[in-house]
Amino acid sequence: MTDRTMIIIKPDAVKRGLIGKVISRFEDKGFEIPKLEMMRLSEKRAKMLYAVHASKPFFKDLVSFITSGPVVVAIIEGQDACEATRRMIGPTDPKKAPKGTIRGDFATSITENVIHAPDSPENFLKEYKVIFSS
Ligand code: FUP
Repeated sequence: MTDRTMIIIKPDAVKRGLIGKVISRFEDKGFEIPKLEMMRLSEKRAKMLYAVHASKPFFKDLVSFITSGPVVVAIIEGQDACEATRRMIGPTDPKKAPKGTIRGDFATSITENVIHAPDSPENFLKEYKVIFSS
């Protein structure tokens, strides 16, 4: 099934010059990228994006990290895009992320883990609104 999802290349990856490498993974896998934008997330949007984690001890650090520099947001379109993207990014903790996954290959810590992607099509729609609503 052709569907859409979104990736956010996080500030650590943008600072380290990894935008091209991350985008290439999706191009190489045959996905279309109908939208691509560099932006800085406001604290308000960051808190909405990570609302499910609001009560967690790492929430403050997470919001401060994701707003610490520019991010790159890309829409990924193609066969089972949402599920395939989650597989390609790998587990949250880079220590547990296998080689060949984006986090396994590039991420340095559980907070600075290079990339975000929604875990379901429903969450993609919610997150798209958070990022792109005026
Ligand atoms: P994921 O869906 O893999 O991005 O992971 P989660 O939604 O569980 O977590 C979102 C973000 O919270 C992670 F990318 C990094 C941060 N986080 C921590 O900093 N510490 C934790 O123990 C868990 C998550």
